[in-house]
This record gives sequence, structure tokens and C-alpha cells, in this order.
Amino acid sequence: MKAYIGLGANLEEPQQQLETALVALHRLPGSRVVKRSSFYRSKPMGPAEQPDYINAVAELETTLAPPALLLALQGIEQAQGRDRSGQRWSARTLDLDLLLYADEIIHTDSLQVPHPGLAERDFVLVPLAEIAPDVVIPGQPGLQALLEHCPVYGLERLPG
Ligand code: A4P
Ligand code: MG
Repeated sequence: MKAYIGLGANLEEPQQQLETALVALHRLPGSRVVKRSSFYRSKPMGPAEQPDYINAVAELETTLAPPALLLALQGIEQAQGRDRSGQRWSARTLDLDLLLYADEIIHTDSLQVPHPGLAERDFVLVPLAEIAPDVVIPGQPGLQALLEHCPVYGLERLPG
């Protein structure tokens, strides 16, 4: 199955956190990273008194089912020192969101797919459009339409 993962970090060398996370994603059982977007610097959504974020999106080919994939993502966050004690949307070493899983719509207590915040986040939509411009988001209009209505957090695409 094809899954799209949103990566975000704004503490402790965020670019390195994302590089490390991409390697960890590639090593998950039955999984490989087939595409990765550029890295983007973005202003924080949520509490403003935190560092800028680095964001990216990866396309994963995986045989893991969605609940197992979510647990695996949380394991990678944990391994990279994610501290969940702060308030919502506070600074973090690594955040991995399951954005899309094939064409599935999932609503359970622990997992919502497509990710509910996707349409309101340029730091997700822009890197997603870079690697998958024609991706279908179940229950939503196309990426270009979403981008036109999306709030702007001030994205800067990083070289390399
Ligand atoms: N959960 C449900 N659906 C999903 C999914 N599709 N992917 C549940 C991942 N998790 C999902 O997440 C809280 C719970 O969401 C999990 O237990 C899981 O079962 P979390 O990662 O523990 O907490 P969080 O990340 O602090 O909360 P939340 O609401 O998920 O925050 P977001 O949406 O991840 O946003 N600004 C910029 N510029 N760039 C960013 O990347 N990120 C955030 C965090 C805030 N501001 C940002 C950025
Ligand atoms: Mg999260």
C-alpha cells in the first residue's frame, strides 16, 4: 500500500531529525521510502513562541496495516526523544503524521485518515504536491483547490 507521512520538527537540529526519521521509515518492516519532498522551513502553527519548523512529506510503500503503521511512527518519534508532556502544538523533536493511507477513510479513537489537519496546512500540502501532485484525498477536493484555500504559514523551500 502507498502511504504518505508528514514529518515535522523544530527542536534539536530539526533537519537532522528529519533525515534520521527518513532512514527509520525506510527500515520499518515491509516498508520503503519511495519518494521524499524537499525540506521546508515554516512558521509555527499554534503557540508562536517556539522555533520555526522544518517540514517534509514522504511516500512510503508498506505492507503494514494502518494501526501498526501508526504504532511504528510513534515508536520512531519516541526513539528520537519526543516528549509528549507539553501543551498541544508545542515544540517537538519529531512529529510523524499519517496523512493518507491508500484511498482509505479511517475514523477510530486513535487514528483519523486522511489526517484531519491536512487541508489547513500549507506545510503539508506544498510538500505533498511536490511529490504527488495528482494524489486523491478521499472526501476532499484536489490538491490545487485545497492549496488555494489554505492559510499561509510562510513556507521557505530549503536547497538540497
Ligand atoms: N492521531 C489520529 N490520527 C492520526 C494520524 N493520522 N497520524 C492521534 C498521527 N496521529 C494521529 O498526536 C496525538 C494523537 O493523534 C495520537 O495519539 C494519535 O493516536 P501526537 O503526535 O501525540 O500529538 P500532537 O502532534 O501534539 O498533536 P496533534 O494535534 O496531532 O498536532 P499536529 O496536528 O501533529 O500538529 N507548525 C508547523 N509550521 N509545522 C508543523 O509540523 N506541527 C504541529 C503539530 C503544530 N504546529 C506546527 C507543526
Ligand atoms: Mg502529531
